[in-house]
Amino acid sequence: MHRLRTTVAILWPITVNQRAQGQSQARRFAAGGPLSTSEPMRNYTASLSAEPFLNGTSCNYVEEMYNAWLENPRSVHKSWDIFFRNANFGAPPGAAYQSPPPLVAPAPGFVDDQLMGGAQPNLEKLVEDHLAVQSLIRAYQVRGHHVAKLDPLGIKAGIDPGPPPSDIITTNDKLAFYGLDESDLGKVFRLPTTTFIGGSESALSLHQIIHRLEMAYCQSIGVEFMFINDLEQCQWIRQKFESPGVMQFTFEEKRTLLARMVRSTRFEEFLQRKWSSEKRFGLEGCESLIPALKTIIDKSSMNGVDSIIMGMPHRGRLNVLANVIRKELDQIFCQFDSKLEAADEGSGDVKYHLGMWHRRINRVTDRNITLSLMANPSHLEAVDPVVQGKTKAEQFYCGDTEGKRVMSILLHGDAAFAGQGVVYETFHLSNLPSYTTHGTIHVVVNNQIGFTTDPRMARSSSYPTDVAKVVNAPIFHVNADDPEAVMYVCNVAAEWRATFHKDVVVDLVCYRRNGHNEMDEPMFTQPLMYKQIKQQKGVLQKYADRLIEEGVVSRQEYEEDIANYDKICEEAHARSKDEKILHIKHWLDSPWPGFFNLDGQPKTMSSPSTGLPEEELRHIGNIASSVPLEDFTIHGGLSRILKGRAAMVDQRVCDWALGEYMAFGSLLKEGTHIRLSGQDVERGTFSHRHHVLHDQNVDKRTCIPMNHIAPNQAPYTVCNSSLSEYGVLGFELGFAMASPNALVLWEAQFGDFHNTAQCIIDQFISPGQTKWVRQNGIVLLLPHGMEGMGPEHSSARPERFLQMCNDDPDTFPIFSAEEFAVRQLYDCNWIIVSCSTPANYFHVLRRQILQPFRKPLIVLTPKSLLRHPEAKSSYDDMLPGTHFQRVIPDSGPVSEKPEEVKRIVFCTGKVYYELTRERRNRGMDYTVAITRIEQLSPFPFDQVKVETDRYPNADLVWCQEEHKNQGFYDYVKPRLRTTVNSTRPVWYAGRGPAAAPATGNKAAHLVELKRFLDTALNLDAFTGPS
Ligand SMILES: Cc1ncc(C[n+]2csc(CCOP(=O)(O)OP(=O)(O)O)c2C)c(N)n1
Ligand SMILES: [Mg+2]
Repeated sequence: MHRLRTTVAILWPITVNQRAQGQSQARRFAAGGPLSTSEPMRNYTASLSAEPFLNGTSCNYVEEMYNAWLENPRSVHKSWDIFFRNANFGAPPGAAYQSPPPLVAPAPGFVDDQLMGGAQPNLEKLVEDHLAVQSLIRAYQVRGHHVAKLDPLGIKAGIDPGPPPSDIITTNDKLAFYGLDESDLGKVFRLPTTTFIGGSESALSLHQIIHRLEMAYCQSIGVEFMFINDLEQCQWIRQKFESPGVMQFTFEEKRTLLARMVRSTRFEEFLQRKWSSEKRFGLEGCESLIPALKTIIDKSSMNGVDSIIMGMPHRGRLNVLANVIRKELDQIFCQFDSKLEAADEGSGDVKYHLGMWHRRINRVTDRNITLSLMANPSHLEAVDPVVQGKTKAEQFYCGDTEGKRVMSILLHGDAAFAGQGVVYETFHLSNLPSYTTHGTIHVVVNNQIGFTTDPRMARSSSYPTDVAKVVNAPIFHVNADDPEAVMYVCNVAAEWRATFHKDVVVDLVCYRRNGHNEMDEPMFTQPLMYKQIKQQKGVLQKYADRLIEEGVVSRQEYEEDIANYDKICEEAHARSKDEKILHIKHWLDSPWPGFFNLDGQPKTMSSPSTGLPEEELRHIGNIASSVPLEDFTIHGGLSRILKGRAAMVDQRVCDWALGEYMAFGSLLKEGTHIRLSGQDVERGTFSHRHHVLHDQNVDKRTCIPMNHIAPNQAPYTVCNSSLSEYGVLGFELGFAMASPNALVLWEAQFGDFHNTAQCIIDQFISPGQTKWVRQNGIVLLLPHGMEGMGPEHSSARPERFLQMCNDDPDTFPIFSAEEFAVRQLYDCNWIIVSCSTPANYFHVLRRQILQPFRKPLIVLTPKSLLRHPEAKSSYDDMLPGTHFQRVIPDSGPVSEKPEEVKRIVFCTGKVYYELTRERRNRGMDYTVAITRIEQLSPFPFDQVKVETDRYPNADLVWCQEEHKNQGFYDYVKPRLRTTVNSTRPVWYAGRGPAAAPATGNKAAHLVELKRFLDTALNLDAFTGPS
């Protein structure tokens, strides 16, 4: 109704000024300017009933007509011309309309006023027809992809198998859907501003309109974009695909494309000839992937990108390494030789998982470009967030705040892209301020099969790419057997990314010539598809024939090209036979220049003290308890918290949050970037941290005091994440990979939530170094502790982390006393700590950066201890010369007469405070020593031995609050035994075995606690073999 009134208003006499405005609106987009959806010409006084054809559905169209008429009165139908003239001359409503001459079909593409004289027209039919044409154009834009010729096999196994939509004119009878018929094909219609099919023409015959829409939307490219909310973006895409003649390439471009197809195809053929029985997950059936990626890289390089980080699965990976990243061929070929000896530490990985980093000149742009392909595990799509994190880090370190220099490309298989939830989690990071990489180009190798499973059994969506719609990413489906169409969409995708800095998807619809791998028989499960595939001519051959026919290359040139590349492969193969040693380090995807010495070893094997001078502690404490911005009002409750912190500074003590502040603040001051990410980390799940202050009077005004520590400090990033663990932990792992000089921490809301990120932990964090010789210093903060909160929220499942530690339970390491700690750390796959004091937490965070190598650190963090009056540390424990304490010995009365001590209770974490309280209550301070093992892994054999030696007459008890089959017991027990050489039994005090981590009943929780404390401190509790 509103639009109708507007239109009628427009039809009233207008000023010259208004006329200019109307014209400029219509043409603004073409000039590249921003679009405005509303125009200021408004007059609500007109009578609507006076012009009956101005009904609610037609006013859109009338506006179009009017704007066109303003520009060129001859471009609209005579009847409209008369109508607008009359309206302009001030004809009152109802009088502007005059019956026009009858409509006789003019020649296609040609408006002939002369032919319009004579009989009475049916204006309503005219408006309806024009509206119908508008809907028809829109139908192609929305659903044209359904009839595009996307499937090289023509069997549509993997793409929307339904019948063509009824509003797409696949046969002339479908015109009836719009109230049109064949006789209308010659009529000329004014084109709306929402299409570019006219090129420089503003009106076309229906016949031409349909033809051009078919060319734009129903050939080898299917564009899905009409779900995008942004009009400017939709217009941009329409212009790219609808403008006549956009898909034309020069001979040179075609020859380059052919050369790339030759490399891609002959590489696989070479591998097949040489190693016919080796798994390589070849690219056959999707050879255009290589020119696709190269086109994206060329175009992005042209647009200023100088670093591209890629993640991809198994399919075609070797080909990408060889022909996109340009890894030396002999280095790839020698991977097929199993007799090679590994030169580096670690157990390595299969060849189609390894990563790679390479800087070279891009031949097309003559600019330097760095390409890295991230190593990845078998777990499909797991690498996606890791790539994004690494990309974000590289952007961050080079000040690329808009993603103009560094970008990521993610490759996917069709089945995995649709099936794996982490894809969705990764998409949801794409627009978040602290996680965006400013647009990723996704390329799907859509071979219409996943191992042996058909798409109809593997997903519920029409396309494997539907997940991308959640972020309004355009999706370009393309028949991979049409290399020029592939090249075109890849160019558009790269331009899209450079223009809008948003994600985009290229769906290469292809097939898989062989089975899942080269050994696999696909006819068992897809007999008809594979009968078709066997008949399918290879894409290289098809394209070469086409170019030869077009006269772009001669057959001889083409054959020479093939012979040349084959020769390159043969020569590299000959060279590869000279390789005796396999250097896994040559496959490093993230080098850390300057961090190690030249042979890749740490520059030193000593760890400096992690303590700080008192003034520094005081200074950071003051920042932590203040608001560094003027006129900034914080919440009253927070004022009280900050006052409490100030009081601690006066008393020279820290609680947990202040200890963390001291560690972060000092590292920032020393130039180490810190990034803390996770759900609600800014305030802290337990409302203890408050790293971001919020002005109570100004919406979204915030202050991060940690960024006010010192003038030249490193930046501090603290960011609440999306509600994802898999995606976000993967992202932070990737961020930590980019540089050793940053402390990157991911905090779980509660420790147990890490299990939804298990794949990142199992596949990357625990074994990353041994598989890919790549260190990583990521820190996981996992709130852990049995507080009677029920089965969830209680356990960070330390048993799982401990089970994956690589230290030997049965061997006491032989290291010198001075180097014991650091050597153990160097050898381990990760470090697991459960700190009981803020000072120790402070030290372990600082050690993470000050030690000369990087290892993942898992910290079981407390909940009730955050506010426990005894869980405070004095500055004295944080001063220069102090260190992280792997073991905290009992410093109470037991040390006075150690030989009289009857029992050592070893424990870790918050149960220490429960044990000491119970010991005090029982008056056993002289008979029972309570020793805290703060670093569980690598196990501090040396320091534990000091304790067991100190109390020669004591029995040994491991006490934990967790259930017996969980927690630390299984890990600690054999190591305690090894420490005492099995001369003393190791007893257990804790909860019994259970399926759940904790009871849901608070009373039961307390009974259990009482029971196991009783066992731990009852000197008669244990007899017989342990
Ligand atoms: C998370 C995960 N689940 C299962 C597998 C086993 N697997 C390996 S390849 C594959 C099929 C993948 O199909 P698709 O994504 O279409 O890639 P294609 O092999 O067809 O290129 C499966 C199920 C895996 N590697 N990762
Ligand atoms: Mg597949």
